[in-house]
Amino acid sequence: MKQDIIQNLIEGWEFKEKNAETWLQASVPGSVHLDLFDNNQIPDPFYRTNEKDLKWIHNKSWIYKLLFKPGKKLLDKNKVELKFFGLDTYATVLLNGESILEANNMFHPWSVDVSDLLRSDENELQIIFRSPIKEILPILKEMDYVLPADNDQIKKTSPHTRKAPYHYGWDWGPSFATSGIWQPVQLIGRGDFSINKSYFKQESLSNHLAVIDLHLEIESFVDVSTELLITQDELKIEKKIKTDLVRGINNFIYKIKVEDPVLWWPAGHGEQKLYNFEIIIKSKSLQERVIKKIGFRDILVKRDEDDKGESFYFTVNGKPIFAKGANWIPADSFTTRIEREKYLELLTSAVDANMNMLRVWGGGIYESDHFYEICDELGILVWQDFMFACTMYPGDEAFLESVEKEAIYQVERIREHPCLAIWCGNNEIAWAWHDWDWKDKYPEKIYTVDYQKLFHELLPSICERLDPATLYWPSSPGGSKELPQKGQKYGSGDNHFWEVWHGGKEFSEYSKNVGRFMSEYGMQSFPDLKTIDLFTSEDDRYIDSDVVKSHQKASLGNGNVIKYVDMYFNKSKDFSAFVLLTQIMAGEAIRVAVESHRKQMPYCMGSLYWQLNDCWPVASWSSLDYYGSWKALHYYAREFFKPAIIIVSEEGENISIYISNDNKELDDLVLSISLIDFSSEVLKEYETKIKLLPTGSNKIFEKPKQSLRISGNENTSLLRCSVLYKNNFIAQRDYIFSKPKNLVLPKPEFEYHYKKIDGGHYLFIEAKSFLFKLIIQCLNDRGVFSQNYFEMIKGQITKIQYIPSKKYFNESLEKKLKFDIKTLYDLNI
Ligand code: BMA
Repeated sequence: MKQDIIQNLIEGWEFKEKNAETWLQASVPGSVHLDLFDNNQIPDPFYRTNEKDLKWIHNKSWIYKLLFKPGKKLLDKNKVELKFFGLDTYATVLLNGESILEANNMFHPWSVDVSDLLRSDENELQIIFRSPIKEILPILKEMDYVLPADNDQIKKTSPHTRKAPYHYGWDWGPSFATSGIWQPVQLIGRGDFSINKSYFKQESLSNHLAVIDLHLEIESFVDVSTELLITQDELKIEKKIKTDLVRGINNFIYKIKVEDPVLWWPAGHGEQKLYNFEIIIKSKSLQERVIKKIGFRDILVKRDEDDKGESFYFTVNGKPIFAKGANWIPADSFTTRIEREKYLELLTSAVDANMNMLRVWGGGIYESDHFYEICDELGILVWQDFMFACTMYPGDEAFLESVEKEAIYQVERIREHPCLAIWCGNNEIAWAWHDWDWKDKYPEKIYTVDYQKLFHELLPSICERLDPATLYWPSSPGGSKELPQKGQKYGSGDNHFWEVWHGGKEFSEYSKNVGRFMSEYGMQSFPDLKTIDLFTSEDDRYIDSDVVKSHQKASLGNGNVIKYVDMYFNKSKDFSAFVLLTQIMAGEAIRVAVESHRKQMPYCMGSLYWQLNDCWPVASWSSLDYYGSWKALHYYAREFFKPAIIIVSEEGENISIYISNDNKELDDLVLSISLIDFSSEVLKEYETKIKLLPTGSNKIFEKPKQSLRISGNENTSLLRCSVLYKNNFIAQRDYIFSKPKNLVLPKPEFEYHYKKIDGGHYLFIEAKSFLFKLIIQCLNDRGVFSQNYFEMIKGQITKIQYIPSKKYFNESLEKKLKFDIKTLYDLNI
């Protein structure tokens, strides 16, 4: 009997520019930019303004070559397949000089039967990657119009190519339209039978019983009787089934009943229970084995009509969940170097900031298996866009066929993950068609025919067939499943609100524009100072330098960042102070947004800011920079996404206090409110007993403004609100009545010392005056503080823990950690 055998074709690749003489070493998986960099042919693409000198790379064709000998055992298999898990993008593959494949889509694997082509001694594999830009230019010439692709900073060819849209540039990303073998390559020798596909489809779930169907696709080269074993030790499942295989493809479905399963929950709502299932199919002399990790959960999107429109919220196992999180973009311009650790670090930071959902935005890539596995483990729900964003797309048959293959592959790959919450056709296309003037510029058929076919016929039909339990939502933002006749509307579906930042409006606009589910809104800031140091030389560190400007990709640019800083803060004294101010400004902005969203719970049931992370060092809307450093916004997020928060709201003549609560009911709480002036004197105090209602937002206190603020004192006092349960803080909020720039702040006075306790690093800060916005930084590591960007009143002592970064911290740093503590006051002139 013959067993499957796999030979990885990873080592020994070489590459060159098509017309060059010399072959250089290449890494697989990899990309041409990284290979050139590793061979010292180009400088670091992210350093200073190097990006602009590297544009020639995407205009060239590149050849990758591998000489290999197939293992002896491989050759006597029933069939040998050459499998490319991902080719980026227009590639001709030659085996021993013979063309065996034409690839044109980076989002699905390509397989070729090479049984009759393989030589037993040396074989030569060559892959010729043609310029993704030049490939399309002749097509553009023939067209009467050029599809919008506003973010494409090269030649607007991107809509025609199934390649990560952000490779062509975005308003936070450089344009490196790279080429390469971006996923592994394998020779797969097929034994007598193998498991092609296995899928645990959850058919029903209640507290006491889960019914799952195991779908198996087995390819066999013989007629044989086998035994199938399905085991799960913890659940004491052990199924043995006699299975007769016939030559060809064999499809089976087996029902499995699981009694009293422990359910999978998103972070903050319960445990993330995952079960390992083992599937073995064996004949007398052969066995094939697969391990699957699955979780039991029911995720629904509730879309019920009401007097405001139609609700849009997720329930997990019947419990309504307020989705808290952000939008995810690829974590590198060159995705092949994102290792599991990097995913783990970024996703752990998301959960540490109390997030429970991320949206894999449609201009990037379908993420790697690591990403979804870690989301399963950490309890991060995934809103999954298909990779289409901010442009119209072709609707011809060849294009649709290519997308069909891509979508089938991706849906089958991702659907089994308990973290998957929703499929979404695209990012902002329907909105753009109606509200960004496109419909006046382009022939109507691009929308009514091409768009309709792709997002209202093809993709939903694939989702319906392969993953009917998960909602397919045609576009984000979107109001319904029908082809929209209008742009965004509030009251149904999900919304993107960009009047703050793009529209130049004040933060208070956030509270006037709350929809059922806010899936995008954002504010830019600069990355960590240590990050800026890495991509600049010392002379570059000012706002108007070419280097700083080239690491800002948004159309409104740094001028808009300055405008928003000026709206709320006084002038900064130097560049590094400005950088910190931008971060605090963004934190303040997004807090207004999230508080407005959570205040309106359950009308609004989701808040995902734009954006979690970066793909290179840049000024952007992110809360984690390219190296994973927490920007101020991420510290703010950890507070405003806490399970229960206090929201202070000035409404007409009154001040109201709300508590927005994600979790269970709690009784016997104490709300205490004090008005404290900046000399740290308590001017007014209230204390009252309250009750925390479950999953909702409740007004717990309301008083006329005069009773909580003192006219004339608006710039010299703050409202400190706390909710205590058995003497523990459940929620806390320091609220100021004015913009920070109007505050009359005392000169900050404080003392601090560092202490190591049980191996942990601690800072003890004692306030000798009122301190507005403490800014605590570690100057030589990228770790995280237990608290940051907060207020202290005179006499208060705060203990802050520093958790060193996993990646950058080492023993030699241990004794040399350098901390810096200052306050907002110190940033201004
Ligand atoms: C959103 C996103 C991105 C963009 C961001 C900032 O709408 O979908 O296209 O990067 O705006 O402009």
